[in-house]
Amino acid sequence: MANNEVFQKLEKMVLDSSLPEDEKSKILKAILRDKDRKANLMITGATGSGKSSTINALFGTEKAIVGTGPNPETMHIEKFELGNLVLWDSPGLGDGKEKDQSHSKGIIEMLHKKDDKDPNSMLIDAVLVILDGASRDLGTSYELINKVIIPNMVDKTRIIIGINQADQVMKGRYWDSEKSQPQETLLEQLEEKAQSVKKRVKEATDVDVEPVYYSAGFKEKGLPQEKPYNLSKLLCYIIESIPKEKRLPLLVETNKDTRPWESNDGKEDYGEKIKRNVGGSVLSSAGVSVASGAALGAAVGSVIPVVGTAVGAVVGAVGGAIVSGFRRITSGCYITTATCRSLGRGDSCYELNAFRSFRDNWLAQQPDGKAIIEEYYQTAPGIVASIDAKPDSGQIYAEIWQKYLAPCLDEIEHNRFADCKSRYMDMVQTLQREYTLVK
Ligand SMILES: Nc1nc2c(ncn2[C@@H]2O[C@H](COP(=O)(O)OP(=O)(O)OP(=O)(O)O)[C@@H](O)[C@H]2O)c(=O)[nH]1
Ligand SMILES: [Mg+2]
Repeated sequence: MANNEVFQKLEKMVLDSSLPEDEKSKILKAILRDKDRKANLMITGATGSGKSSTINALFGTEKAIVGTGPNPETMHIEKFELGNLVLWDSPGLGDGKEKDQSHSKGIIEMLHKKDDKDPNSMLIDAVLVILDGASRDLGTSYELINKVIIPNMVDKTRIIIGINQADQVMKGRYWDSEKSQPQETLLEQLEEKAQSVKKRVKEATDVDVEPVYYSAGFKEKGLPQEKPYNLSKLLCYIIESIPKEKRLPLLVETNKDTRPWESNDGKEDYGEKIKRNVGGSVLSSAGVSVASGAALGAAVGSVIPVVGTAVGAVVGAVGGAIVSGFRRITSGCYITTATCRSLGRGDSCYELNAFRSFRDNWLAQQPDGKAIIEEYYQTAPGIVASIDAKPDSGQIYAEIWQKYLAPCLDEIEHNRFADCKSRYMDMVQTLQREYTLVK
């Protein structure tokens, strides 16, 4: 399921919900706003600690390497762009003095970078430091956390420490590989390890961290990744560490398989917690009462596997049921422009351009195309003016979008231009009847 489809499904569920109309449109606006935000996550840790494996487990594997860091210092930092999520995979310490120096410099530089779009905030939203739980010597990791990362973070709550390879902490003993879970003895070891990391960080920096032990899952070439452990707990901590408005965009990029999210320590229902957290963040930015949280939570839960996957339980496959093509369509015309604007989109959004291109490159070439366009320019401005004058215009536009424009865009994207044309004409006629003709 493409991520834009996840957004579409979310919006549809909000629209179909029993929420009051004004709340629906506020929520839709907030979702639209969030859809354009980018979350930047830095992932660092010693060679072989499991950075790549963790990225694959959290976000799925069909991801492309887009490039490396922008400056000589950050050249060794790999940048992955996954839709709304930007991952910075940065080597940690322990590769020799010279490399350590250059890696530290690179990380520090990234931590001081400002967000291009918003000079008041930092580029990196959170840093995930991965420790190899099986390693006896975590000295270089403490150096990295206590001397390089924490001192250079503006907001020191935005660090997450993951203790990976939980299965290997006792050399594979006391690990139930069937269930992908530690047995009692190993669990005690893991707890102890987490406490000791917490203590070492507190002593050196006075910062409180809650390290998460987990397993990204061993991967042999050509075979699927072993089932991870505590991955949804790790994600929960990541979500809580990033700014509210970036939580939904990050969540949408998570692994669409249910399997990686199934095995957890059971201390909390992390899927539920993430759902409430992200749902609540969207609502608070929408300025909507918390009472609507349940409806939005249900919507989020039904399209994003991690949150639909309660501890040990799998929610059925969602993929097939998903309506295709989230992109809000629009026709590059009055009605679409007005709808786009009302839903909080700019005037030059993707959807408008898609519709403009449909009009100019396909519709105009049809035998009756020019006449239709001509007539449209006669009627559309009146329709828009009369909708704009209504007190519930926001709701009307949301309905127009849902009923006509979104399906139209889907048709354009699937080259079903003729279908789009008849739907569009139907829309214009209906709206004209409804809003401009004297009854
Ligand atoms: N048993 C076990 N092995 C793991 C786990 N996570 C990663 N590994 C293995 O550890 C090795 C290193 O993992 P990577 O994900 O490549 O580590 P990395 O941090 O990206 O390494 P570099 O990119 O070389 O710095 C691989 O063979 C992984 O399969 C885990 O949770 N359990
Ligand atoms: Mg790697």
